[in-house]
Parts: sequence; structure tokens; C-alpha cells
Amino acid sequence: NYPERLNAGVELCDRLVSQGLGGRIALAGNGRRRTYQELAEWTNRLARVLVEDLGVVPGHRVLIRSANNPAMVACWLAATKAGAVVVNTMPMLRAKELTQVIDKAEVHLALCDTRLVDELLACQTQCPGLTRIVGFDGTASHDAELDRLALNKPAHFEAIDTAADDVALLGFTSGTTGSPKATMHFHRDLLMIADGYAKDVLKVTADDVFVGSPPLAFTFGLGGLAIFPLRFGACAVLLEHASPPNMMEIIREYQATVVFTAPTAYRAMLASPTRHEDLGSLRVAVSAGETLPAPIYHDWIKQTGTPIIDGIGATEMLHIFISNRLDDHRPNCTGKPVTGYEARIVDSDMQDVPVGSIGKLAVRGPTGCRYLADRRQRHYVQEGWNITGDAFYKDDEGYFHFAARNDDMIISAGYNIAGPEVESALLAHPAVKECAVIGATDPERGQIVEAFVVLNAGFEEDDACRQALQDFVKQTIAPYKYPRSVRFIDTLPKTATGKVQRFRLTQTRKD
Ligand code: 3SK
Repeated sequence: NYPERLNAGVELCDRLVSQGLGGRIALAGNGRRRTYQELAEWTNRLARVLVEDLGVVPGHRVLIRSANNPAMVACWLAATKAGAVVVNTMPMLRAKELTQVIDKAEVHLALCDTRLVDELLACQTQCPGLTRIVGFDGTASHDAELDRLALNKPAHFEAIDTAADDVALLGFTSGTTGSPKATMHFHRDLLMIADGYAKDVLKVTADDVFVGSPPLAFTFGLGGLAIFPLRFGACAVLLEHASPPNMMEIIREYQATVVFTAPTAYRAMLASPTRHEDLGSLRVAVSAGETLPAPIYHDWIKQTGTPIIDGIGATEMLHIFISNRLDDHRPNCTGKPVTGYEARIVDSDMQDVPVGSIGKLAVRGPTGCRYLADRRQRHYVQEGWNITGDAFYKDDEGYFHFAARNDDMIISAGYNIAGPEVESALLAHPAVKECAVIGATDPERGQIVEAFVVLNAGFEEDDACRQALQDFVKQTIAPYKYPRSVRFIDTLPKTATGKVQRFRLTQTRKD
């Protein structure tokens, strides 16, 4: 329960100072460590610039364009304190994608790392509403316009008195289907994900140090690398190069206790020759974004001695809502609902399916989907339940298991085949580096299982390899699930957040 008036920017920064944690390190990165006191003052100065110099009023949408670094977090907190609605965007977005975001969110002001300004400038002709782009320095030198404006401001700012259910954040999702939607999240939602998942599942304390790779523009990253540490007076390490092969070094250097990343990054870390037992500071690894293949789960625990916690989240839900636990985690299992959430498996009439049967995942709780001006809202929220688009089953002990994205269920000659199950089987073969499975139209079987495979170095893209992979799958899972078609490919198409875009493989097939 939160008070009616609440500003998440204040709660994630100034509140820690008033609790006597002002001297603790809040942010590390760019060769500096900043205390909560310093962060409060920095964000107050920036908030003054937004309100006094740039005319931000409550509800204005402010776009932030940056890679993960302390300055991006400071801009986000400052805009939140100023009552703005923040639209965080990924550095790799091009003018075409930025234009869609700016239009949809009706952005007037953009704060942009000066190294990334060109693509934004290129949007201006298409987006007459974007009247101001102000540069900040994402490195440590502080000599861009925003930094100069902030320099002479007083370190105190009376944060805007926002309601707990005023919109604070617009999270964009292009999903795996390509067309972007904006999801609205309230000030209280930003705190709720910390007070539920981070507190109850991760057991975060002020002694934790968080590192990881997901962009802050993806709510998985914003939660894991900013909101969770800041809510508990812990330290957030924000580095632009925090991905394999650097991740292990970073964990060691910063003595990180919590790492957030996706299964492919865990796989890469496990494959690196560095000594995994040196990661002694770690107490938990969080995996989400894609399901965690069982071999990675087992190898990670064996090699590092720390749990790897798989969970499912969605930009629509803001963060993770079903998860394994530190003391209760299993392979091939997503776990149980996070505190405050309920989940069911339903059929297309919203009726519960029997235990063990695959159906649609329906979830409700303290956060949920509110699309901004999008007709797809009525599909996502039905009878008060969020229909995430995932096919799941629940076992007789109440654990939830991912089967596929609803779009990834393949119906072949009357058999229901979950594409990801075939992918897991293929991934266990030493030749397979990455793979994705789709249902390809077939005149006899309706659909057949088709695998797109990226091979590890040293393996030949030939019929012998194709046959070996097919035989291997037949020996691993029910033979009717084997990929009747295997295509070799150099890389898999992915979203900016690392999710495989299977629809593009389907298109490739049609081209
Ligand atoms: O996988 C996702 O889409 C996701 C989104 C937001 C927060 C967390 C996660 C895992």
C-alpha cells in the first residue's frame, strides 16, 4: 500500500538519504562512484534545469537516448522528480524507429548522449513536435549543454507532487512481432516491482552490487540495474560494455552480488576460458527474456556454485511476475507467481484447462498492461487478466512451465509441438551454437517443424550434419517433433533486447 501522493524519483534517491544511507555508493561506472547524497544533488540540479530552463511541466513526455551509464540514470530520476513521463530508448535505435516512438509518445523534449545525437537530429523534420534536443555527456567529463546548465543550479529541488497513479514511464515494446506499442506505468508500479520481486524473490539488501547487460530502455534492465538497487540502498554498476566477454571481469572487479542477463550471455560466460570459481562475490544470477535451457541452468550451478533464477516478465507487466526462488529453483521451470500476482492457464474461452495441459498464460496483479492509445489493449487484457501471449502449463505442485509463445506452437499432422522444446533438444548437440524453430506450411501435414541453425566453428553445413541433428532430436524427445527441415543460417534475427524474431524467419521462408 502506497500513499496517494508519491514520486518514484524521490523514493529511489532522496528517501535513502533521509534514511541515513546518503554516504553509501549508489552508482558506479565511468571510473567514478557516486553516493546517494551525490546522486540526490545531481538529480536535483538536473530537475531544476528541466523545470526552470526547459519548461517541463507534469505529464510532459521526455525522451532519453543513451547507453547504460550513470548519466542516463540521473536524467531518468531527474525527469521523474520533475513529474515528467519518461521514454527511455536504446542507443541502437535508428531515426526510423525513433520517429515512431516520438510520434506515438508525443515527445517534445529529448535528452541525448551527445555521442548519439545524429539519429535524433535526423528525426526532427519528420517530428515537428520534437522542439528541443539537449545533449548530455554520457562519459565522465560533463561538458555538454545539460551538464553546463546544471552546473550553477542549487543542489535542492522540491520534487513535483505527483499522484501514486500518475504515469511515470512509457515502456516501448516492439515485441517479437515488429510493431511498437507503448505501455504506461505509474509511479507506484516502479516501486512495486522492487517491493515484490526484488525484496521477496531476490532478497536484496543494501550490501548488494548489481551488474548486467539489459538496456535501461528495456524495463528488464531498468528494474534490474536501477530500480532494484536504488530501492534498497544498494549499488548499481552501469557500464556500456557490460556484456560477454567482459561480464566476468566486471563481476570480479566490482565484486558484484547480483547479475541480470539473458540465457545467451550465460552461455557465453560458461564457454569463456576464465575461472568461474573466481566469481565468489555472486549470490544470484537472474535469467529472463528467453527461457533458460536446462544445460545452461545445470552448468551454471556446477561451475559457479550460485543459483540461476529463471523468470518470465513482460514490458506490459513492467517486470518479472512468475519466478523461481533462491531456495526453490528447477530446470525447465519458470517457478511460481511473484508476491501479489496470480496466474492461471486458460483456454480461448478463459476457462481453466486441466493441470498439466498447455493453455494460454493469464496473469493479474499490482502491475498490468495499459497500452497508450492502442486497439490491442482489448486482446491483452481480458476479463481483468493479462494474456501475455505465452503458452504454459501448470504442474500438480503449482509450478508453471513455459511451452512456447502462442505464435510458436506448431500443429503438425494433428500433433501440438512447442517450438522451444525442439530448440532445447537441438541446443544440446555440440554442433549447435544457436537455433530457432518455426512451423512451415506443408501441404500434407499442415505445418512441419523447421529449424534454423547457427553452427559452432568446426562443423560443416552439409547433409550429414543435417541428418545428425535430426537423429539427435529423435533420440532426445518424441520422434514426431523432429525438424523435418533444417536450414543453416549465419545469425538469427533478434530484437534489440535479444529476443529471436521467429516471424522474420517465417518471412525469410516466403521470400
Ligand atoms: O522478457 C521480457 O520481455 C521482460 C520484460 C520486462 C521485464 C522483464 C522481462 C523479463
